[in-house]
Amino acid sequence: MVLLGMTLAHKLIKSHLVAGEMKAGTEIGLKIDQTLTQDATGTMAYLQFEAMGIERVKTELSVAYIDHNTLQNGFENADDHRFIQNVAYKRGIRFSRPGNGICHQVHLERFGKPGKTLIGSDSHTPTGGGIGMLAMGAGGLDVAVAMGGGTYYIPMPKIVKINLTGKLNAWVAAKDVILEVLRIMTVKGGLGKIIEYTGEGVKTLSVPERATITNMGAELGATTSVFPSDKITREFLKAQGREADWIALAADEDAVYDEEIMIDLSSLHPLAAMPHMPDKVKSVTEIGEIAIDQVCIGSCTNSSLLDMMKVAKILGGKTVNPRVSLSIAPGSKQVLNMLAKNGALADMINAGARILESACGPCIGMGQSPNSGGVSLRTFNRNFEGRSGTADGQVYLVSPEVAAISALTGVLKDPEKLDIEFRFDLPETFDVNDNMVILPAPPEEAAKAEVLYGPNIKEVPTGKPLGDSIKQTAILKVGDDITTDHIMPAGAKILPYRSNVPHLSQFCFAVCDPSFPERAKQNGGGIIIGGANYGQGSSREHAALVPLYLGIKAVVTKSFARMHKANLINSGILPLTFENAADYNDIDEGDVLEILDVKNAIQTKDMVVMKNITKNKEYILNCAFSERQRSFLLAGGLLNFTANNS
Ligand code: MIC
Ligand code: SF4
Repeated sequence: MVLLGMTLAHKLIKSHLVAGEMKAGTEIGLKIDQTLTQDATGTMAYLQFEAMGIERVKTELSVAYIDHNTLQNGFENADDHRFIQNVAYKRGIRFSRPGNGICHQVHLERFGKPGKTLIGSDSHTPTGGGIGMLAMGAGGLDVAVAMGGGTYYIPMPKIVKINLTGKLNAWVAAKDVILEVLRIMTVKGGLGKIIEYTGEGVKTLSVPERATITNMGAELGATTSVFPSDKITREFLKAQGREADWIALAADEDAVYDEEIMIDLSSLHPLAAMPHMPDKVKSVTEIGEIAIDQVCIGSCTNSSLLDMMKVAKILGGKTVNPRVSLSIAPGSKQVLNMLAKNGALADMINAGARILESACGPCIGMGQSPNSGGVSLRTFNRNFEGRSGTADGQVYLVSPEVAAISALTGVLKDPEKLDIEFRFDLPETFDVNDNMVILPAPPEEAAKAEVLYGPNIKEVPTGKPLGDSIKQTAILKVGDDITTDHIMPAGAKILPYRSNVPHLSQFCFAVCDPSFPERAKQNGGGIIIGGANYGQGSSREHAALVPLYLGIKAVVTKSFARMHKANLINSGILPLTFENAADYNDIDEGDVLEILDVKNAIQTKDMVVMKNITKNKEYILNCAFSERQRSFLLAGGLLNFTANNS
């Protein structure tokens, strides 16, 4: 028998496989070594963890970061932070204080280890793939289960090889590589896949550059992305004082992949994703020198020391264009501190940049919303409609190089023509100081430690066991690529209510149809009809918990994004897909729909019939779930299932 070589992704999966077979599309269970949470999803995850009654986390390492809800214009966020800090201290979790930086940047610098599995209650957790981790985004409840030592389930992905050749030209960036991948694959292209980078070109990319690429693999809808762990990874970890964490990892020479894409790095030019989707990619020269109003530099995609040094080099000795507001948020305390010490921060400040704290900030609409109709260039990963906080804001996603030169000129500018020499080698030692990470209490002390809940923390909604049939109105019909930012928007005004689902529910689908929450309440719930890739984007389980609270029983679409589908199942909402996609066109908002004999179908079948009573038609819907998923759906969600079985 000829044994075929293995991909790196297969090796990482195989070494953590605890359930299922590595057959694409079937459900597999993985042992999880590390978890991370951030504050916007963390409160809910820790409420769920507390409800499980587990004394102490069972992972090798769990870290709670505070980086999203850092604007404190009321008691809510500060209360949530205190709650998370208390739980972390009591339950064996490290706590990264506000100011220490964005979870993915800090985790890469200080905690990630090649060869380990990581799940995080944030969709950009795949950033860890930049150092050879199998790192995935997940709903808060799945992270809570993993913290308790439970298995994490995903559909076994197909593995895509992206073969990189050549070397990037000056002022062309890692951001342009991932924008090129998005141009080729689109925001649906990564669904059910792991993207594995190989080839000679890999050796020309530093760890921060690799991490930019794996970070934004989330926008492909991919399960995760991964780079080999090589000499460059070792040097990065050594400079972080963590050489002992390094192991060598790579695919076998003769590894077999499901798909292959070639990218010649030397052929790339600066790119931009145009409003309002990360895959609406064109070259900067093609878009032309459009006037801009704002530039924001930072986010978990582009806030490393390397990115910041390039920006400082471009800004040094110049002044930001009078029409432009430039803000910069270095990704971590380590980065900010090093910029302060080497003088680069002074170059930014002198040029007129508005320096923001090391946090998500404008990326999640926490301030810096552009002016009405304003054009904003951002080094971030998402430009979904309304996400910036300005409904008609026009957000373009670009590299730090494009952002910085454009901030000076006031128009979208191609940096390739820059007449500046730039070379920055990553330092041999980073400024390591983990004084903003609080260690958990030793077990004897933990028992006595108190957990304080603020008044904004309300109960987690739970579903009801599935009835025999569902008769409900098609309460909302939406198109393709609906994001979780459409379903459950974020931003400074709404995010403080992440632990208060009743309040949050007023904003559900506000971007598509502000009357949705009221109509859902009046109707006693309903069924949502969606197009392809429904629920793409974030891991936020609020996009399932809030519809659950509003009485939504089923979501029927052409296809679902992975994390949102898992969150719906965990909440006990049925995610069903049309067997015949054209049936989508048949249904109008307001039609009365009946899913017949649904309990029996979920228990025993792969198909169920939905009757359109208004139009007197029938549609076949797909309900092929794993045994585990069927149990959750029948019980009305994972929490009910666990309560019934404990
Ligand atoms: C995002 O970038 O959309 C977020 C905010 O980081 C989310 C998590 C959340 O909604 O809290 C994500 O990417 O998962
Ligand atoms: Fe934070 Fe933006 Fe990254 Fe989400 S995408 S983790 S909001 S920086």
